[in-house]
Amino acid sequence: MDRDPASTQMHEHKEKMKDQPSVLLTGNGAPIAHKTASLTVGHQGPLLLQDHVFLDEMSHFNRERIPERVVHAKGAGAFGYFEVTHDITKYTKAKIFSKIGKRTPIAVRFSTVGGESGSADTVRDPRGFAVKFYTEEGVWDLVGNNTPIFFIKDPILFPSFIHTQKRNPVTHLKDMDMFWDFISLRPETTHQVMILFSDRGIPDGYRYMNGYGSHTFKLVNDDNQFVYCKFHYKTDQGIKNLFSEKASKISSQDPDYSIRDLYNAIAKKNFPSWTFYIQVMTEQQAEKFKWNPFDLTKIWPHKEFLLIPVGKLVLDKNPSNYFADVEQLAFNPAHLVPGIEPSPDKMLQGRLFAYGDTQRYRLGANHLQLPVNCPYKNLSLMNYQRDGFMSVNNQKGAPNYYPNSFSGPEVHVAAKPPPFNVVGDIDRHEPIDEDDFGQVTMFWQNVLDADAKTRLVNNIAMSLSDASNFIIERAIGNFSKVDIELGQRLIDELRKAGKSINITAKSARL
Ligand code: HDE
Repeated sequence: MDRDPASTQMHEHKEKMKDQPSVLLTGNGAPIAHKTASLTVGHQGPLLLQDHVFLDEMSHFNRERIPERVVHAKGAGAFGYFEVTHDITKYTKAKIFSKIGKRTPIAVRFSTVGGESGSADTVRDPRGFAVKFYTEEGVWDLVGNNTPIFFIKDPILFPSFIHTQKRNPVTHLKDMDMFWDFISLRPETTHQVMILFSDRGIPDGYRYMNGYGSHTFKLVNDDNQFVYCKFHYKTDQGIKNLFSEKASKISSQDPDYSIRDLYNAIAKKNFPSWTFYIQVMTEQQAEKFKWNPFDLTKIWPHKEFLLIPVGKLVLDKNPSNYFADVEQLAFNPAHLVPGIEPSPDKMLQGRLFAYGDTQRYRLGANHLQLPVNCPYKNLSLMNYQRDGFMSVNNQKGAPNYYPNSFSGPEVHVAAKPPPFNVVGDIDRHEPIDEDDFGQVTMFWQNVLDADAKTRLVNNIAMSLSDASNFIIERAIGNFSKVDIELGQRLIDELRKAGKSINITAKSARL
């Protein structure tokens, strides 16, 4: 049987190197004469400190690992391009959208969220879908997920939320009490939890899922007028999901299922693509919108805010080295370009800080000089940042202070975004009356068919049954507020699993 491209990579390398044998060198580039024995006194040892070949090898090996991403640690990446198919210049001056047919290089990283770098791909978890656009005006990162919404709406809750998805600090095990305790105490999580436990909770690899910028952003045009906007990227391969049983079977047989699938598809020139859309909302529409337009636990209904086609994302190149191209990929929602601005969405605002901060810890102060993160620009004269660990492009003889009289880089006034007005009491504002269930009810009643509803109930019940009874009952309270039928079906299912539930969906709803 033919082996797939992912299994034959070493052969490919051998073929490439056929006519150009390479010489083995130390880190400082000196040839090595012997590679299979360390320098010892006699046959039995001991080793000598002067074995600089051994010391060079071992000390680098000791430093091979960098901190894995605190979330989204397991992932797959690829490269390709974004092509404009429709004109949206009336909404944005961003040069990436300036002309139909224009292509911009991209890097994409897909990921699971909660597991470590070695965890299985086919778990029930949201998927990251982060896109780096190397535009002529700098790098634009759209760091999205495969869901249009998220669990929480205030960034201060994120570390706690993530702790509940990770391991219990004593047992080092995933802990269903931690998970469901937090979820049931914060009803705004219900919408995303329903999507997570629905069929879309386990995509069949990364090619068969949609992506969403999720947050509300602002698009600014040449006249400095703005609209609010959401980004959607819909898979051209069609949606394909795995049911729980098959997914867990794959988890044990091939924990790297999604990485393998993506690599092989691209290597066989079966290039995956996504159609890129926006939704737009004017300032006036935002004022009248039924929900808070900046609330990340809500969608903007497509009937009211149509999907406007913009272009295509195509992935046609595998990484040439995983660590260099994917592990070192550093996304940051604060990487914006003129014409694309943040909205007041609190979650987005929190992320504007978090990502640069984590990259400086994970990769260092000069991570933007790494080739995969570096803007496609002449870096010899860019700004007034200098020095720090691993500074490669240190901007030569240009002045390192501003203002200056010595031809340092100058500001570009046209990049100025329109001013905006904000008033309000400074306080720690909890959400008020934000209707955490209305859109979830629509999802349960109008989006899911009968079989999908049954799978959703079973998936939730199976996970919830591992939590303590008082937590189960609180969670049922939230699901009953979505729909009495959902609450009752969960109670029935949990009783079947041997749980003694002492509430009815009706009483839980109160
Ligand atoms: Fe992230 N998130 N996140 N996130 N996120 C990270 O950044 C964070 C959120 C997403 O392939 C981290 O580089 C905060 C929403 C993706 O490299 C970290 C908040 C969405 C990736 C971080 C959120 C995402 C990350 C970990 C709440 C979808 C992987 C390592 C305010 C719209 C990117 C890193 C990649 C990664 C913080 C919420 C998507 C810690 C504080 C909402 C796809 O900085």
